[in-house]
Amino acid sequence: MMQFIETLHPDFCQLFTVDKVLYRETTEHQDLVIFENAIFGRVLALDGVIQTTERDDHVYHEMLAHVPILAHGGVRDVLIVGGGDGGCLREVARHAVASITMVEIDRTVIELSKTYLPMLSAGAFADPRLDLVIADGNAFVHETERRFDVIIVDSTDPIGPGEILFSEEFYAGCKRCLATGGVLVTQNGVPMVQADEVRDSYQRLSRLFADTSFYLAAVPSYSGGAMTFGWATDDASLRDIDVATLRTRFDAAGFSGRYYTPEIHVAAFALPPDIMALMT
Ligand code: AG3
Repeated sequence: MMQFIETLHPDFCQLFTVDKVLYRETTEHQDLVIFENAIFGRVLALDGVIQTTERDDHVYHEMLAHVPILAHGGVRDVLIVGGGDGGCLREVARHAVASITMVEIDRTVIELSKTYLPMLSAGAFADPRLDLVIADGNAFVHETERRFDVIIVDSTDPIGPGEILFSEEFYAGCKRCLATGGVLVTQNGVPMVQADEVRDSYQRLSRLFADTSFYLAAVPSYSGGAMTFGWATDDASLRDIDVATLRTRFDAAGFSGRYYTPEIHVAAFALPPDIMALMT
């Protein structure tokens, strides 16, 4: 394989030159490949779709983790659904939370990421606060007795095993195991090329939560423009935390971001009219 052509969209694609294939396997759940590219470094793809790259994973994972945790301000228990590469876990683990539960359906993604993409998890799989559960995320949110202050859905796109993680049934399960005042955030696709995802998620989430919105970040390897992250909570004030408050919480957390800042946090919730038009 000298080139990787992403097969996510029928009418638009991105192409990566492949300097070296590090690993390729069809797991019980999906077709997995890890390769090296001159610009993006190590790249993980599942079922022909780029999942994460060494070069830009921090944009995505910092925004998935720090925005809900710092907006909440008193997080004890976090649930990550998906995220087998460990990048989201790495960012969550920077916070002084009491527990991190990660529910990933495909054990192979975790094992191969630890071996070939160790910079993604950066040791976080050994964190004593982690409870790693290999299970179906949808079943988990409907069955667990635990309650979470923040739920982060670090999913694939709504094709194959990831499809259920965009359903109203799954969102209702998340609501069920969210603590009072908790917040759910989701990977919600790139609206310029996946507009239906924003429309569908908005309809499904807003039937369940008092405050449903999106926030944005441009993740270069998720091509087509800015990505939307879904935001759903019954506490509308969490979307309005000011920069000074976020700065105090971020400073207290005691780490620096490579993408995240309190200013970017607040700015990320400013949505252009073409995205707001999908939220009906
Ligand atoms: N999240 C991968 C999101 C892929 C989205 N792709 C797209 N819409 N272009 C899971 C892997 C990162 N931890």
